[in-house]
Amino acid sequence: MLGRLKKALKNLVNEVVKSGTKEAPPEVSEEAPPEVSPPPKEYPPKEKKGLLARVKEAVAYKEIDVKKLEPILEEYVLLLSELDVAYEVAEELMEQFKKKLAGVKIRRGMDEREVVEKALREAILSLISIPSFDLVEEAKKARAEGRVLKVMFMGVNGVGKTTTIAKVAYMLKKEGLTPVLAAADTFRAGAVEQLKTHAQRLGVPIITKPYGSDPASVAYDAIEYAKARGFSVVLIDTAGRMHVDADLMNELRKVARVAEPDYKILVLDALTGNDAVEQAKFFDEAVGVDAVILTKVDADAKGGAVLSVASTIKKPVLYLGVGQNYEDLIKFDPKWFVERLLGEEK
Ligand SMILES: Nc1nc2c(ncn2[C@@H]2O[C@H](COP(=O)(O)OP(=O)(O)OP(=O)(O)O)[C@@H](O)[C@H]2O)c(=O)[nH]1
Ligand SMILES: [Mg+2]
Repeated sequence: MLGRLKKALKNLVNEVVKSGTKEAPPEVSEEAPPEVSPPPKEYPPKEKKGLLARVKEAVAYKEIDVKKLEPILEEYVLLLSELDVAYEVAEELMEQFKKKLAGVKIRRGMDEREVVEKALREAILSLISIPSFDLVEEAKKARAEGRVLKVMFMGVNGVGKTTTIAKVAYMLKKEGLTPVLAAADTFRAGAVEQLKTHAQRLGVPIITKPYGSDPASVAYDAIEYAKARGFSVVLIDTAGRMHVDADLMNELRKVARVAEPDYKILVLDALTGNDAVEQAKFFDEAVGVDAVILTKVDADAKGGAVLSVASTIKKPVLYLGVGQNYEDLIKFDPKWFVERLLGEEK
């Protein structure tokens, strides 16, 4: 999981540490009266310093030479884009990294790697921190207000919509919430049975209609069922569709119009790499996307898709799918993600 991206970022830190520092130029000037002050304890050092302190500082610090780093950063734009980081994201990341490194002073004895890593951490965070929400909290809030929380899942064929719905239902149930499934994929053979099997295993109700039925009516019935019986959440499964298929996109718009979901969640497959970003743009324009769940992250050795999706489409990534079992859904937290990328192997 994320293996190659982790490795690349580690190498980047190594290269920056190896070749990116220079001795800080001595800041000697005439006007300041000499004074003896203890070596700076604080980082960054205080503004006002005497002559001796400044000479001391020049000896005591190294600076990051951003100019020298430019070729390395350029090389990593290409390297990262080979790992499914969208080119513009890779460029932006290196730009942010450079900004965070510029002017940083490294005290002798200080761990250079830590300083560089911190800059990279902050650069990544600045790209992927997007205001998000918690589905469980939203469901609890809706329940407290006597509403049914309606969530529609959509995406291209085979990305993992149905599996993800089962995982979300499992999670909600564990939190004491009561989900109902709406089998609004009345299009693909076997889709209804697939969701039904999950519903039975999870012990949650499911609303189905024969194949070829209007998916919007399935969603509608599920919502009515939930309202009538006091269930708290409706999870609407929809048929996989290519964004270029105008009829199916119209159908999806109709489901959204009829069901009026609180959240339209786009499911994206990490293995599709850069295409995931394209899919997100299309679905957002055609139907509107409130949030994303990225699946198959467990099988994604490159790792760049998570970074790209989180930073390009400006929609929060709520969860990562990391396997085929019900528990294999991780809440996406930018800080956790950066820790996974740059932290020590656990
Ligand atoms: N490894 C892994 N496999 C996953 C994950 N999520 C889904 N899958 C697998 O991906 C395949 C497709 O999953 P579905 O849930 O049927 O996908 P879908 O989007 O509903 O597919 P359609 O309804 O045909 O469009 C199944 O074999 C799932 O087990 C994940 O996070 N990790
Ligand atoms: Mg499906």
